[in-house]
Amino acid sequence: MPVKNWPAILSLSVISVLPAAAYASDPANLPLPPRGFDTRDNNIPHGKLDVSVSYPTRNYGMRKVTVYMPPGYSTNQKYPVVYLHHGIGGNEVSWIGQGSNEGNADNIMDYLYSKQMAKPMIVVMPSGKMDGADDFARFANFGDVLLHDLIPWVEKTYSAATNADLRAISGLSMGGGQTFNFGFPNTDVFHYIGPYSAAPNTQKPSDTIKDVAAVKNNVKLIFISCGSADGLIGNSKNYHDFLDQNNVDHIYQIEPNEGHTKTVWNRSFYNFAQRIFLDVGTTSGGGAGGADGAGGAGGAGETAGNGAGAGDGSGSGNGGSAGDGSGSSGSAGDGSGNGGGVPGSGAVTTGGSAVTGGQVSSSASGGTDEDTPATEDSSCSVSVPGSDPGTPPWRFGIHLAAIGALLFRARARRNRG
Ligand code: FER
Repeated sequence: MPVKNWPAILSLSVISVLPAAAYASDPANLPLPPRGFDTRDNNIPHGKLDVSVSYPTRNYGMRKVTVYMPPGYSTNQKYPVVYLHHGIGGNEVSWIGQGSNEGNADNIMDYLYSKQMAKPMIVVMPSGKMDGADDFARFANFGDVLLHDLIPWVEKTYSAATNADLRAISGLSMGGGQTFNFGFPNTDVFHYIGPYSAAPNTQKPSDTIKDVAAVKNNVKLIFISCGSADGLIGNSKNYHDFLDQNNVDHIYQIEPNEGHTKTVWNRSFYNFAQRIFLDVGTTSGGGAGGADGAGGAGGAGETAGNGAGAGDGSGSGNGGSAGDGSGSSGSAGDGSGNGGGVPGSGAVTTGGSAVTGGQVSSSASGGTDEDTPATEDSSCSVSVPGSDPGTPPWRFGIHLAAIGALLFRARARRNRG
C-alpha cells in the first residue's frame, strides 16, 4: 500500500486502540453542542433554501418540500443528500424553524460548515404526510412517495449524488418512525439512518430488519437518539436492544432530562450531520487545504473540493485524491503548499466499507433557539466500535498536515540559521 495513505492509516490505527463495545452498549453520552449551534449567525456564510417548492407524485398530486443547499453550492459537483422528516404536526418548513418549528437544520448546517465539521450536503425536508385514514397511514404512505417520487425528483432537479453511500434518512418523532420504517427495509437506498425521539408509528425491529447481515454490510451509521424523560423512549430502546443483541454497531444517544423536545432534535441533527458521508468517495474529491509547506491532507474523496486551509493559511496542498473505494480517508496532499485552497479533482468513486407509547408534550414543544442549553462539556463515551464520534477520521488528516507544517518550518529555520 503506498505510503501516501498515511491519514487513513493513522485514523485507522487511532480507531483500533479504542475499546471494542461491550454489548449491551451504553448510551454514547455525546457532549452538548456549543452555544449558538442552532441559531442564525449573520457572520458566517449561509446555505441557500428553496422553501416549499412543489414536486409531482404519482398518487397524491403536487407535494411540498424544502431543500437546503450548502454555502458555495455548485452544479460542478454532486452532493450527498440527507432526507429529514418532521413530526406529527409538522410539514416541510418545520425543520427550518417555521410552522410547528421543530428544528433549525439550516442554522445547524451553516454552523457545522463554518467550523468545517460536516461534508457539504443537500438537506431535503419534505412534507412527509400523505393522504390516508389516520396519521399512521398518512405517515406510512410517504414511504412509497419518498422512494419513487421524491428521490428521483431531487436527483433530477439538484446536483445530487445518486448512490446509497451518499444518501441518509433522518427525522423526528413520527419522522423518526418513518426513518426506522423506511430506512431499515431499504439499506440499498440509505446508508445512514438517524431517527430521533421515534413515535408509536415505529414498526418492530423484527419487522423492519429481516436481514441483519444487510444492515451490517450496508449501513455506515445508525444514530438513534431520544430524551431520557420522553415517554416514547421505548420505541428507540427496542431498536437499541435489538441491534445490541445482533451485534450491530450504532450510536444510542440519550439526552439527559429531556422530553419530546426541539432541544433533542436540534442536538440530534447536529450530531448526526457531522458523522455522515465521511468516508465515501464521489465526484471531485477535494482535500483539506494544506498547512504551510506540508501539503493538504487528502480529502475523504468526498463531494466538495472545499478544503479549508489548516495551518497559517499560506499553504494549499493540492487537494486530496478521491476516495479509493476502500473507505479510506483519502490520500495525502502532495506537499509544497503554494497558493490558496485548490480544490481536488478526484475521479468518481464510491467509497468502501463502513467504519464503522407514552405521553408526549407536543410536537412543537421544547426549547427555543434562545433556551437551548449551551456550553461544551468534554465527556464523551463511545459505544460504537470502529467509529469515533468525537473526531471524524478525516480531521486527523488536517491535524497531521498542521504537524507536518510545523516540522517543515522548523527544518527550514534550522537550514537558514
Ligand atoms: C402518539 C404519541 C406521539 C402518536 C404520535 C405521536 C399517533 C407523535 C408525535 C410527534 O410526531 O411529535 O401516541 O400516535
